[in-house]
Amino acid sequence: MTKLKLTYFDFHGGRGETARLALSIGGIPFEDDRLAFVDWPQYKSRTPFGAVPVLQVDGKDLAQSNAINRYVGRLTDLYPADPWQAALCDEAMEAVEDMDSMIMTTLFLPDEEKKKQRQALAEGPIPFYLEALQRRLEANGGRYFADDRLTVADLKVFIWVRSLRSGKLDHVPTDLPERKAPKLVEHLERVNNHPGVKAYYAKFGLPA
Ligand SMILES: N[C@@H](CCC(=O)N[C@@H](CS)C(=O)NCC(=O)O)C(=O)O
Repeated sequence: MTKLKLTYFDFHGGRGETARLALSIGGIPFEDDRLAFVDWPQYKSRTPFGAVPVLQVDGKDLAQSNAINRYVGRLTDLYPADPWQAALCDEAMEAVEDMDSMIMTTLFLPDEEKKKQRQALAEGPIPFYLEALQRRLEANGGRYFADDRLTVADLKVFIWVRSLRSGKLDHVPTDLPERKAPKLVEHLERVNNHPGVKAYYAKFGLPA
């Protein structure tokens, strides 16, 4: 049996969470290696691109979150077999990746500069991507981003929209998704109510 070890920071979100969720939903055993932030400097140089997530597959490293998501999606049947549906799944995941990259650049800024840049994101790119993703969801049937069923794209969008609403992103109003993309909030609830998603968070004592 293939041995899987997924290394990512120890919180319920970010670029590693899609693969954790997918493996759990698919019932595929993996080592959930959660890095403490203090251990990151020593670990960084051991990763292929100086970043996490990293998935070790029988001791071999795979980096880049969406490559990991596609691989894990294929293992768990959460990635479409049809090439067009697979491309739609990729499209949504790459859109979230655009946003993740923009938000990440503000993470370690001094307070005033962070506030300025986060407010600019909250007035421009974040609503733009929320509205665009909502349109893509509607264009693909309104329930899921691809294949008319849950895929890794839905998990990745769900995790991003949940983080926007969480209040953990300083200077980003938590009601942006409701105001700009209510269909994405309905989508979030749909994903949140998936039995596999509920079971995953129940393991951590978190509400679904
Ligand atoms: N394109 C990469 C970006 C990875 C990335 O920037 N990961 C962040 C965490 S979400 C990281 O490792 N940050 C620490 C650092 O860059 O030192 C991916 O999609 O995996």
